[in-house]
Amino acid sequence: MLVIACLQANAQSLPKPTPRQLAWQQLETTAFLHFTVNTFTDKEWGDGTESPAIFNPTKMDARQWVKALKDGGFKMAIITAKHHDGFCLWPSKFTEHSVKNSPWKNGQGDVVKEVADACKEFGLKFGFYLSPWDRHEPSYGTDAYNDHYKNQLKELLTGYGEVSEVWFDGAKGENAKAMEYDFKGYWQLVRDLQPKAIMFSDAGPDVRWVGNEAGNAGETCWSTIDTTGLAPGKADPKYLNTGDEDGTNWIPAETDVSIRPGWFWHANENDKVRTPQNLVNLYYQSAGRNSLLLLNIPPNNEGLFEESDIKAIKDFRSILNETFVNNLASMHTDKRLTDKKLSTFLPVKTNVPLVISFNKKVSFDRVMLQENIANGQKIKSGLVAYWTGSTWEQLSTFSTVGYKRLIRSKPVETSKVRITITGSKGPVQLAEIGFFKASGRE
Ligand code: FUL
Repeated sequence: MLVIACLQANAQSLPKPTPRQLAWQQLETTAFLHFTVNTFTDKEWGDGTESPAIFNPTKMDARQWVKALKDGGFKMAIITAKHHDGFCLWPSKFTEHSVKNSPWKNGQGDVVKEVADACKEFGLKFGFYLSPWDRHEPSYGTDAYNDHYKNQLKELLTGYGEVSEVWFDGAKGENAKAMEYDFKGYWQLVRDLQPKAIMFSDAGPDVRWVGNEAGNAGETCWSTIDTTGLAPGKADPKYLNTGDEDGTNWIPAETDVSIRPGWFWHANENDKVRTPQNLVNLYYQSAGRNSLLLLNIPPNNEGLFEESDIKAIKDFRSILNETFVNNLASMHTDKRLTDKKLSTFLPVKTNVPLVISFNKKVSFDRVMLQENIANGQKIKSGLVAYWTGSTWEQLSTFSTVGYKRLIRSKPVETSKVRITITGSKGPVQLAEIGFFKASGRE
Protein backbone atom coordinates (compact mmCIF):
# COMPACT_ATOMS: atom_id res chain seq x y z
CA MET A 1 0.00 0.00 0.00
CA LEU A 2 2.77 2.35 1.02
CA VAL A 3 4.61 1.71 -2.24
CA ILE A 4 1.50 2.48 -4.29
CA ALA A 5 0.86 5.68 -2.31
CA CYS A 6 4.46 6.78 -2.91
CA LEU A 7 4.25 6.07 -6.63
CA GLN A 8 1.03 8.05 -6.91
CA ALA A 9 2.43 10.98 -4.98
CA ASN A 10 5.49 10.89 -7.19
CA ALA A 11 3.44 10.85 -10.40
CA GLN A 12 1.34 13.72 -9.19
CA SER A 13 4.31 15.88 -8.33
CA LEU A 14 6.00 15.40 -11.72
CA PRO A 15 6.68 18.72 -13.45
CA LYS A 16 4.04 19.67 -16.01
CA PRO A 17 3.86 22.36 -18.70
CA THR A 18 1.92 25.56 -18.25
CA PRO A 19 -0.83 26.08 -20.87
CA ARG A 20 1.56 28.57 -22.50
CA GLN A 21 4.30 25.94 -22.82
CA LEU A 22 1.87 23.28 -23.99
CA ALA A 23 0.62 25.50 -26.82
CA TRP A 24 4.19 26.47 -27.80
CA GLN A 25 5.36 22.85 -28.09
CA GLN A 26 2.61 22.02 -30.55
CA LEU A 27 3.77 24.72 -32.99
CA GLU A 28 6.59 22.29 -33.97
CA THR A 29 8.15 24.53 -36.65
CA THR A 30 8.90 28.22 -36.10
CA ALA A 31 11.17 30.67 -37.91
CA PHE A 32 13.95 33.08 -37.02
CA LEU A 33 14.65 36.19 -39.10
CA HIS A 34 18.20 37.53 -38.75
CA PHE A 35 18.35 40.95 -40.34
CA THR A 36 20.27 44.12 -39.46
CA VAL A 37 23.31 46.19 -40.52
CA ASN A 38 25.25 42.89 -40.78
CA THR A 39 23.14 42.10 -43.83
CA PHE A 40 24.90 45.04 -45.52
CA THR A 41 28.42 44.58 -44.12
CA ASP A 42 28.73 40.83 -44.74
CA LYS A 43 29.38 40.23 -41.04
CA GLU A 44 27.89 37.92 -38.43
CA TRP A 45 28.55 40.27 -35.52
CA GLY A 46 28.65 44.04 -35.98
CA ASP A 47 30.83 46.10 -33.63
CA GLY A 48 28.39 48.97 -33.10
CA THR A 49 30.27 51.51 -35.24
CA GLU A 50 28.17 50.82 -38.36
CA SER A 51 26.50 53.89 -39.77
CA PRO A 52 22.68 53.73 -40.02
CA ALA A 53 23.27 55.10 -43.53
CA ILE A 54 24.18 51.59 -44.72
CA PHE A 55 20.77 50.16 -43.84
CA ASN A 56 18.79 50.45 -47.05
CA PRO A 57 16.81 47.35 -48.08
CA THR A 58 15.27 49.00 -51.14
CA LYS A 59 12.79 46.21 -51.95
CA MET A 60 12.02 45.23 -48.38
CA ASP A 61 8.80 43.23 -48.17
CA ALA A 62 8.01 41.51 -44.87
CA ARG A 63 4.85 40.11 -46.47
CA GLN A 64 7.03 38.14 -48.87
CA TRP A 65 8.93 36.63 -45.92
CA VAL A 66 5.89 35.77 -43.89
CA LYS A 67 3.94 34.37 -46.84
CA ALA A 68 6.89 32.08 -47.63
CA LEU A 69 6.96 31.01 -43.98
CA LYS A 70 3.24 30.33 -44.05
CA ASP A 71 3.62 28.21 -47.20
CA GLY A 72 6.46 26.38 -45.46
CA GLY A 73 4.17 25.55 -42.54
CA PHE A 74 5.95 27.75 -40.00
CA LYS A 75 3.75 28.94 -37.16
CA MET A 76 5.73 31.86 -35.76
CA ALA A 77 8.35 34.38 -36.89
CA ILE A 78 10.95 35.83 -34.51
CA ILE A 79 12.75 38.96 -35.73
CA THR A 80 16.12 40.22 -34.49
CA ALA A 81 14.76 43.60 -33.29
CA LYS A 82 18.28 44.37 -32.04
CA HIS A 83 21.40 42.21 -32.49
CA HIS A 84 24.75 42.61 -30.70
CA ASP A 85 25.67 45.68 -32.84
CA GLY A 86 22.86 47.67 -31.15
CA PHE A 87 21.14 48.81 -34.36
CA CYS A 88 17.37 48.89 -33.76
CA LEU A 89 15.01 47.72 -36.49
CA TRP A 90 12.30 49.89 -34.95
CA PRO A 91 12.47 53.66 -34.29
CA SER A 92 13.29 53.41 -30.58
CA LYS A 93 12.94 56.62 -28.60
CA PHE A 94 15.97 55.64 -26.53
CA THR A 95 18.70 55.66 -29.18
CA GLU A 96 19.62 57.35 -32.43
CA HIS A 97 21.12 54.08 -33.68
CA SER A 98 18.10 52.79 -35.56
CA VAL A 99 16.09 52.69 -38.76
CA LYS A 100 14.93 56.25 -38.08
CA ASN A 101 18.36 57.53 -39.12
CA SER A 102 18.68 55.27 -42.14
CA PRO A 103 17.84 56.14 -45.76
CA TRP A 104 15.30 53.30 -45.84
CA LYS A 105 11.85 54.87 -46.33
CA ASN A 106 13.50 58.20 -45.49
CA GLY A 107 13.81 57.16 -41.87
CA GLN A 108 10.05 56.58 -41.59
CA GLY A 109 10.20 52.77 -41.70
CA ASP A 110 9.75 50.19 -38.93
CA VAL A 111 10.85 46.63 -39.74
CA VAL A 112 9.42 45.24 -36.50
CA LYS A 113 6.00 46.68 -37.31
CA GLU A 114 6.06 45.34 -40.86
CA VAL A 115 6.87 41.86 -39.56
CA ALA A 116 4.24 42.02 -36.81
CA ASP A 117 1.60 43.22 -39.29
CA ALA A 118 2.48 40.54 -41.85
CA CYS A 119 2.27 37.89 -39.13
CA LYS A 120 -1.21 39.12 -38.25
CA GLU A 121 -2.23 39.10 -41.91
CA PHE A 122 -1.02 35.55 -42.55
CA GLY A 123 -1.98 34.11 -39.17
CA LEU A 124 1.49 33.51 -37.74
CA LYS A 125 2.56 34.21 -34.21
CA PHE A 126 5.09 36.98 -33.73
CA GLY A 127 8.15 37.18 -31.52
CA PHE A 128 11.40 39.11 -31.21
CA TYR A 129 15.01 38.84 -30.09
CA LEU A 130 16.39 41.86 -28.25
CA SER A 131 20.09 41.23 -27.69
CA PRO A 132 21.18 42.25 -24.18
CA TRP A 133 24.72 42.66 -25.55
CA ASP A 134 24.78 46.09 -27.19
CA ARG A 135 28.09 47.20 -28.71
CA HIS A 136 26.82 50.66 -29.59
CA GLU A 137 24.93 51.96 -26.57
CA PRO A 138 27.17 54.26 -24.42
CA SER A 139 25.56 53.15 -21.13
CA TYR A 140 26.44 49.51 -21.82
CA GLY A 141 28.56 48.08 -19.02
CA THR A 142 27.07 50.34 -16.33
CA ASP A 143 23.98 49.66 -14.21
CA ALA A 144 22.09 52.32 -16.16
CA TYR A 145 22.11 49.94 -19.11
CA ASN A 146 19.53 47.68 -17.45
CA ASP A 147 17.07 50.59 -17.46
CA HIS A 148 17.91 51.35 -21.07
CA TYR A 149 17.33 47.71 -22.02
CA LYS A 150 14.02 47.63 -20.12
CA ASN A 151 12.90 50.83 -21.85
CA GLN A 152 13.50 49.22 -25.23
CA LEU A 153 11.89 45.98 -24.15
CA LYS A 154 8.82 47.92 -23.05
CA GLU A 155 8.57 49.65 -26.44
CA LEU A 156 8.56 46.27 -28.17
CA LEU A 157 6.14 44.70 -25.69
CA THR A 158 3.60 47.50 -25.95
CA GLY A 159 3.76 48.76 -29.52
CA TYR A 160 3.25 45.72 -31.73
CA GLY A 161 0.20 43.76 -30.58
CA GLU A 162 0.45 40.24 -29.24
CA VAL A 163 3.96 38.91 -28.70
CA SER A 164 4.25 35.13 -28.52
CA GLU A 165 7.97 34.64 -27.84
CA VAL A 166 10.81 36.77 -26.51
CA TRP A 167 14.28 35.42 -27.16
CA PHE A 168 17.15 36.18 -24.76
CA ASP A 169 20.78 35.17 -24.85
CA GLY A 170 23.56 35.75 -22.36
CA ALA A 171 26.22 37.10 -24.74
CA LYS A 172 28.22 39.81 -22.99
CA GLY A 173 31.02 42.19 -23.93
CA GLU A 174 34.46 42.22 -22.32
CA ASN A 175 33.67 45.78 -21.24
CA ALA A 176 30.72 44.65 -19.12
CA LYS A 177 32.41 42.41 -16.56
CA ALA A 178 31.22 44.56 -13.66
CA MET A 179 27.63 44.72 -14.87
CA GLU A 180 25.02 42.02 -14.34
CA TYR A 181 22.10 41.76 -16.74
CA ASP A 182 18.90 42.07 -14.69
CA PHE A 183 17.23 39.04 -16.26
CA LYS A 184 14.77 38.77 -13.37
CA GLY A 185 13.58 42.30 -14.12
CA TYR A 186 13.47 41.72 -17.89
CA TRP A 187 11.44 38.56 -17.45
CA GLN A 188 9.02 40.22 -15.05
CA LEU A 189 8.38 42.95 -17.59
CA VAL A 190 7.50 40.36 -20.23
CA ARG A 191 5.15 38.56 -17.82
CA ASP A 192 3.46 41.82 -16.86
CA LEU A 193 3.04 43.22 -20.36
CA GLN A 194 2.64 40.06 -22.47
CA PRO A 195 1.51 37.24 -20.19
CA LYS A 196 1.06 34.82 -23.11
CA ALA A 197 4.63 35.20 -24.37
CA ILE A 198 7.10 32.32 -24.09
CA MET A 199 10.58 33.31 -22.94
CA PHE A 200 13.65 31.56 -24.30
CA SER A 201 17.16 31.46 -22.85
CA ASP A 202 19.76 28.88 -21.78
CA ALA A 203 17.88 28.64 -18.52
CA GLY A 204 14.27 29.30 -19.48
CA PRO A 205 12.15 30.50 -17.75
CA ASP A 206 9.80 28.87 -20.31
CA VAL A 207 11.93 27.15 -22.94
CA ARG A 208 15.64 26.38 -23.11
CA TRP A 209 18.39 26.31 -25.68
CA VAL A 210 19.01 22.83 -27.08
CA GLY A 211 22.75 23.25 -26.51
CA ASN A 212 24.00 23.49 -30.13
CA GLU A 213 23.30 25.39 -33.34
CA ALA A 214 23.52 22.31 -35.56
CA GLY A 215 19.85 21.36 -35.28
CA ASN A 216 20.28 18.39 -33.01
CA ALA A 217 18.12 17.67 -29.97
CA GLY A 218 19.38 14.84 -27.79
CA GLU A 219 18.41 11.27 -28.77
CA THR A 220 17.15 11.31 -25.23
CA CYS A 221 15.44 14.61 -24.59
CA TRP A 222 13.65 15.40 -21.35
CA SER A 223 11.50 18.53 -21.11
CA THR A 224 12.70 18.84 -17.54
CA ILE A 225 15.90 20.37 -16.14
CA ASP A 226 17.09 21.63 -12.79
CA THR A 227 17.69 25.36 -13.14
CA THR A 228 19.67 25.70 -9.89
CA GLY A 229 22.84 27.60 -10.78
CA LEU A 230 21.85 28.07 -14.42
CA ALA A 231 21.55 31.47 -16.12
CA PRO A 232 21.60 32.73 -19.71
CA GLY A 233 25.15 32.12 -20.93
CA LYS A 234 25.89 29.93 -17.92
CA ALA A 235 24.69 26.42 -18.64
CA ASP A 236 26.34 23.22 -19.82
CA PRO A 237 25.26 22.64 -23.44
CA LYS A 238 25.39 18.86 -22.96
CA TYR A 239 22.98 19.10 -20.04
CA LEU A 240 20.62 21.30 -22.05
CA ASN A 241 20.76 18.89 -24.99
CA THR A 242 19.35 15.88 -23.15
CA GLY A 243 17.54 17.59 -20.31
CA ASP A 244 17.34 15.87 -16.95
CA GLU A 245 15.07 12.96 -16.09
CA ASP A 246 15.01 14.15 -12.48
CA GLY A 247 14.77 17.87 -13.29
CA THR A 248 12.15 19.71 -11.28
CA ASN A 249 11.49 22.51 -13.83
CA TRP A 250 9.48 21.98 -17.01
CA ILE A 251 11.60 23.84 -19.59
CA PRO A 252 11.51 22.09 -22.99
CA ALA A 253 14.26 22.43 -25.61
CA GLU A 254 14.11 24.76 -28.62
CA THR A 255 16.36 23.83 -31.56
CA ASP A 256 17.65 26.97 -33.29
CA VAL A 257 19.55 26.43 -36.52
CA SER A 258 20.09 28.35 -39.75
CA ILE A 259 19.12 27.38 -43.28
CA ARG A 260 22.55 28.73 -44.32
CA PRO A 261 26.00 28.48 -42.69
CA GLY A 262 25.60 31.99 -41.16
CA TRP A 263 22.73 33.51 -39.22
CA PHE A 264 22.77 36.59 -41.47
CA TRP A 265 22.52 36.71 -45.27
CA HIS A 266 25.81 36.64 -47.18
CA ALA A 267 25.94 36.69 -50.98
CA ASN A 268 28.64 34.04 -50.95
CA GLU A 269 26.35 31.63 -49.09
CA ASN A 270 23.60 31.76 -51.70
CA ASP A 271 24.78 28.38 -52.99
CA LYS A 272 24.98 26.89 -49.49
CA VAL A 273 21.28 26.79 -48.65
CA ARG A 274 20.22 23.55 -46.99
CA THR A 275 18.32 21.19 -49.26
CA PRO A 276 14.69 20.29 -48.47
CA GLN A 277 15.93 16.82 -47.50
CA ASN A 278 18.42 18.33 -45.09
CA LEU A 279 15.63 20.43 -43.56
CA VAL A 280 13.44 17.35 -43.23
CA ASN A 281 16.31 15.71 -41.37
CA LEU A 282 16.39 18.71 -39.00
CA TYR A 283 12.68 18.23 -38.37
CA TYR A 284 13.19 14.59 -37.35
CA GLN A 285 16.09 15.66 -35.10
CA SER A 286 14.11 18.39 -33.35
CA ALA A 287 10.31 18.09 -33.43
CA GLY A 288 10.81 14.32 -33.70
CA ARG A 289 12.88 14.31 -30.50
CA ASN A 290 10.56 16.18 -28.17
CA SER A 291 11.91 19.59 -29.18
CA LEU A 292 10.77 22.39 -31.51
CA LEU A 293 12.48 23.64 -34.66
CA LEU A 294 13.39 27.33 -34.84
CA LEU A 295 14.75 27.61 -38.38
CA ASN A 296 16.52 30.82 -39.37
CA ILE A 297 15.87 32.20 -42.87
CA PRO A 298 17.77 35.49 -43.33
CA PRO A 299 16.41 38.19 -45.68
CA ASN A 300 18.97 39.59 -48.15
CA ASN A 301 20.25 43.15 -48.56
CA GLU A 302 17.29 44.09 -50.75
CA GLY A 303 15.02 43.06 -47.89
CA LEU A 304 13.77 39.89 -49.56
CA PHE A 305 14.07 36.15 -49.02
CA GLU A 306 16.14 34.58 -51.79
CA GLU A 307 14.11 32.36 -54.14
CA SER A 308 16.41 29.43 -53.25
CA ASP A 309 15.43 29.67 -49.58
CA ILE A 310 11.73 30.02 -50.41
CA LYS A 311 11.85 26.90 -52.55
CA ALA A 312 13.75 24.93 -49.91
CA ILE A 313 11.18 25.59 -47.17
CA LYS A 314 8.25 24.97 -49.51
CA ASP A 315 9.63 21.60 -50.61
CA PHE A 316 10.53 20.76 -47.00
CA ARG A 317 6.88 21.13 -46.07
CA SER A 318 5.54 19.22 -49.03
CA ILE A 319 7.82 16.26 -48.23
CA LEU A 320 6.58 16.22 -44.63
CA ASN A 321 2.96 16.55 -45.76
CA GLU A 322 3.36 13.64 -48.16
CA THR A 323 4.95 11.45 -45.50
CA PHE A 324 2.49 12.13 -42.73
CA VAL A 325 -0.75 12.31 -44.73
CA ASN A 326 -1.87 8.75 -44.04
CA ASN A 327 -1.59 7.21 -40.60
CA LEU A 328 -1.83 3.47 -41.20
CA ALA A 329 -2.83 2.93 -37.56
CA SER A 330 -6.14 4.78 -38.05
CA MET A 331 -9.11 2.42 -37.74
CA HIS A 332 -6.86 -0.36 -36.48
CA THR A 333 -6.44 0.64 -32.89
CA ASP A 334 -8.10 2.52 -30.06
CA LYS A 335 -9.56 5.75 -31.52
CA ARG A 336 -7.93 7.83 -28.82
CA LEU A 337 -4.52 6.97 -30.29
CA THR A 338 -5.12 8.41 -33.75
CA ASP A 339 -7.45 11.38 -33.20
CA LYS A 340 -4.57 13.90 -33.26
CA LYS A 341 -5.42 15.07 -29.75
CA LEU A 342 -3.00 14.85 -26.87
CA SER A 343 -5.81 15.11 -24.34
CA THR A 344 -7.42 11.81 -25.37
CA PHE A 345 -4.98 9.10 -24.35
CA LEU A 346 -4.68 5.42 -23.59
CA PRO A 347 -3.21 4.48 -20.21
CA VAL A 348 -0.41 2.00 -20.99
CA LYS A 349 1.31 -0.27 -18.47
CA THR A 350 5.02 -0.87 -18.52
CA ASN A 351 6.05 -4.15 -20.14
CA VAL A 352 2.52 -4.91 -21.35
CA PRO A 353 2.76 -4.79 -25.17
CA LEU A 354 0.24 -2.89 -27.20
CA VAL A 355 -0.51 -4.85 -30.37
CA ILE A 356 -1.88 -3.20 -33.50
CA SER A 357 -3.27 -5.65 -36.06
CA PHE A 358 -3.97 -4.47 -39.58
CA ASN A 359 -6.66 -6.11 -41.70
CA LYS A 360 -4.12 -6.53 -44.49
CA LYS A 361 -0.38 -6.15 -44.80
CA VAL A 362 0.91 -2.58 -44.65
CA SER A 363 4.32 -1.12 -45.43
CA PHE A 364 5.85 1.64 -43.41
CA ASP A 365 9.20 3.12 -42.43
CA ARG A 366 8.22 5.86 -39.97
CA VAL A 367 6.82 5.40 -36.46
CA MET A 368 5.37 8.18 -34.34
CA LEU A 369 4.64 8.18 -30.62
CA GLN A 370 3.23 10.98 -28.47
CA GLU A 371 2.54 11.31 -24.77
CA ASN A 372 -0.13 13.43 -23.16
CA ILE A 373 2.49 15.84 -21.84
CA ALA A 374 -0.17 17.98 -20.16
CA ASN A 375 0.31 15.46 -17.34
CA GLY A 376 4.10 15.36 -17.58
CA GLN A 377 6.69 13.30 -19.42
CA LYS A 378 6.85 9.68 -18.27
CA ILE A 379 8.31 7.31 -20.89
CA LYS A 380 11.97 6.41 -20.35
CA SER A 381 12.33 3.57 -22.84
CA GLY A 382 10.49 1.27 -25.18
CA LEU A 383 10.63 -0.85 -28.27
CA VAL A 384 8.79 -1.45 -31.51
CA ALA A 385 8.51 -4.93 -33.04
CA TYR A 386 6.74 -6.27 -36.13
CA TRP A 387 5.30 -9.64 -37.04
CA THR A 388 7.27 -11.42 -39.77
CA GLY A 389 4.55 -14.03 -40.32
CA SER A 390 6.06 -16.46 -37.87
CA THR A 391 7.76 -14.41 -35.18
CA TRP A 392 8.13 -10.95 -33.61
CA GLU A 393 11.20 -9.10 -34.84
CA GLN A 394 12.52 -6.00 -33.14
CA LEU A 395 12.38 -2.93 -35.40
CA SER A 396 13.65 -0.22 -33.09
CA THR A 397 14.21 0.81 -29.53
CA PHE A 398 13.64 4.32 -28.22
CA SER A 399 14.23 6.31 -25.05
CA THR A 400 12.21 9.44 -24.24
CA VAL A 401 8.99 10.26 -26.10
CA GLY A 402 7.41 13.35 -24.51
CA TYR A 403 5.54 15.53 -26.97
CA LYS A 404 6.68 13.50 -29.98
CA ARG A 405 9.12 10.76 -30.94
CA LEU A 406 9.64 10.04 -34.62
CA ILE A 407 11.53 6.90 -35.61
CA ARG A 408 12.95 6.41 -39.07
CA SER A 409 13.16 2.65 -39.54
CA LYS A 410 13.97 0.29 -42.35
CA PRO A 411 10.91 -0.33 -44.57
CA VAL A 412 8.80 -3.24 -43.36
CA GLU A 413 5.73 -5.02 -44.68
CA THR A 414 3.69 -6.58 -41.94
CA SER A 415 0.24 -7.36 -40.60
CA LYS A 416 0.98 -6.66 -36.91
CA VAL A 417 3.06 -4.25 -34.87
CA ARG A 418 3.84 -4.28 -31.18
CA ILE A 419 4.83 -1.36 -28.99
CA THR A 420 6.19 -2.00 -25.51
CA ILE A 421 7.03 0.63 -22.95
CA THR A 422 9.93 -0.86 -21.01
CA GLY A 423 10.61 1.94 -18.55
CA SER A 424 8.64 4.88 -17.20
CA LYS A 425 8.65 7.49 -14.45
CA GLY A 426 4.94 7.10 -13.76
CA PRO A 427 1.67 5.95 -15.34
CA VAL A 428 2.07 6.38 -19.11
CA GLN A 429 -0.62 8.28 -21.00
CA LEU A 430 -0.07 7.37 -24.65
CA ALA A 431 -1.77 10.07 -26.71
CA GLU A 432 -0.95 9.13 -30.31
CA ILE A 433 0.71 6.44 -32.35
CA GLY A 434 1.37 6.49 -36.07
CA PHE A 435 2.86 4.36 -38.84
CA PHE A 436 3.70 6.09 -42.10
CA LYS A 437 5.37 5.42 -45.43
CA ALA A 438 7.92 8.13 -46.18
CA SER A 439 7.61 10.23 -49.29
CA GLY A 440 10.01 8.88 -51.91
CA ARG A 441 11.58 12.35 -52.00
CA GLU A 442 13.19 12.11 -48.55
C1 FUL B 1 23.66 33.92 -30.56
C2 FUL B 1 24.24 35.12 -31.32
O1 FUL B 1 25.53 35.41 -30.85
C3 FUL B 1 24.28 34.76 -32.80
O2 FUL B 1 24.78 35.82 -33.57
C4 FUL B 1 22.88 34.38 -33.24
O3 FUL B 1 22.02 35.51 -33.15
C5 FUL B 1 22.34 33.24 -32.39
C6 FUL B 1 20.93 32.83 -32.74
O4 FUL B 1 22.37 33.61 -31.04
O5 FUL B 1 23.60 34.14 -29.21
